[in-house]
Amino acid sequence: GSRWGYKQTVYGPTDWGLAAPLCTGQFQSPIDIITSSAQTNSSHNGLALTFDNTDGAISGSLTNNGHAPTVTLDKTKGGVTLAGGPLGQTTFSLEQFHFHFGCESNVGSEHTVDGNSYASEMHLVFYNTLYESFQEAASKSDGLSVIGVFLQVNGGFNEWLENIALSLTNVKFPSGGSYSPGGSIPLATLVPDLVSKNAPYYTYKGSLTTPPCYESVQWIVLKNPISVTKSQLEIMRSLSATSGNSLCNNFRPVNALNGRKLYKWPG
Ligand code: BO1
Ligand code: ZN
Repeated sequence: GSRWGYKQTVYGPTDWGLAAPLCTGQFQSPIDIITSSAQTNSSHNGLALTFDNTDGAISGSLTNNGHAPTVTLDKTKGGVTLAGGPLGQTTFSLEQFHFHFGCESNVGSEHTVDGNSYASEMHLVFYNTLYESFQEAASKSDGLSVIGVFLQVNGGFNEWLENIALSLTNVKFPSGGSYSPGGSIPLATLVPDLVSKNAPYYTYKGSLTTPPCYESVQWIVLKNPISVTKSQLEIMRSLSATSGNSLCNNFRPVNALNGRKLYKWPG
């Protein structure tokens, strides 16, 4: 059901398994990325993203689903595909991106790095084009790949994050309604490492970080954070969750690696 959340007053993370049994699995996400234990894999390469629009822009609709502010791509206005990295020749198509963030800036990311949190983490959710849709792919072991991008405060002003942040005031309350941000979002400018062939990343096999917690995700977590301002985070924090509380601290605690291999690129 949809009655899960991040606070223990609803079905909090430790109770997700009651409603979604897969959430108690052994290969769950997020994890703490212990950088000293990351190995190199000689078959991995740099990420290869391709944008249908030459300027790297996308269009989509913005929704507040009660768990995270989400931009769902309008593929008729240009898609984004992901291959390379740990994925080799298999191509994945961007479905949506969304944000996890803290009520305070010392927490918010889902993945942590050597025990340290970032203020926010953006997830770019791709599905394997061997399947017909995200929904078809979501439960398959090779179905999904998500790129995680950390957001840190005090690095500078990101104009395109501002564009998204200002649009968020139109989806303050969770509902089926959506809002189309004016113009297109230059994703390649928002996250420059998406168009770099040399972007360093960590990668491992894990899960959706929310119910139903399918263990179907090749996680690719970019090492380099992008910048967010405190006021942009405050706009995110002014969103309401399904519970009526602020939609902040919408991150799942880290899970054990349980023998999985964590890789880094480059070596
Ligand atoms: S995440 O990137 O691991 N945080 C993530 C988590 C969940 C989804 C996408 C990315 N999507 C979910 C939908 C659910 C749906 C499920 C399986 O996928 O939010 O409504 O049931 O299709
Ligand atoms: Zn997410």
